[in-house]
Amino acid sequence: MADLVLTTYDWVPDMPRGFVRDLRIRWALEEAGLPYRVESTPFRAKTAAHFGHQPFGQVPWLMDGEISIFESGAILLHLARKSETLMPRDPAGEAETLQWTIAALNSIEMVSVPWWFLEVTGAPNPQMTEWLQSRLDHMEGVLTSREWLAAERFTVADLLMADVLRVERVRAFGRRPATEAYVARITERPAFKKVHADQMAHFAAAD
Ligand SMILES: N[C@@H](CCC(=O)N[C@@H](CS)C(=O)NCC(=O)O)C(=O)O
Repeated sequence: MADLVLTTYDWVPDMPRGFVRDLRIRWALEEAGLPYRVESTPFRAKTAAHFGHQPFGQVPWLMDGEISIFESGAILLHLARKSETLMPRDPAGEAETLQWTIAALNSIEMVSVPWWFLEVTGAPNPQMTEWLQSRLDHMEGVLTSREWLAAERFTVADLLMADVLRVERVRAFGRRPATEAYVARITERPAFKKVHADQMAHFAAAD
């Protein structure tokens, strides 16, 4: 099998540590038992090579032999094609996994990230809050009636949805016990704990 090389920043400030999106890729690699290594790209002085791999100057990106792939969702689905642990092979289970993986990005994170940005930059917006609340309330309805999002077992869709929802600030308003239990359950997984510690250690090593 070709080498899998994940690239993240060499260092980031304290606030995003534990949340930089290389974590969701490390997590999938660990769940799938795929060997990989992590390399660094400068955070402060972004190189032309960085933009060659990630046109927005962001992280992460993954090298799979000669293949270079960016966008955490695309990387997760690339890995899901290598491992049945991440996505079942039956067409119905695969379709469910795909739809919930995209929902995590395009129905939840698409709202939660701008909401969070307005909050932390001191420009909270009530309409944005209402929009996020509505998405979270619908997720609460879904999670009340099921343990997993797809295929009645853990898939990459749960990994990504839990990674999006584990940002505490995003869940800090409204009472959504099923969502709380879901995030707690998925982030209890040993693979999550390992990669969280790995990411913290990676950035701490550069302090
Ligand atoms: N849609 C991208 C977003 C990547 C992203 O937001 N990366 C952050 C770290 S988690 C980053 O590089 N931020 C620095 C920047 O935007 O310049 C993905 O999911 O891979």
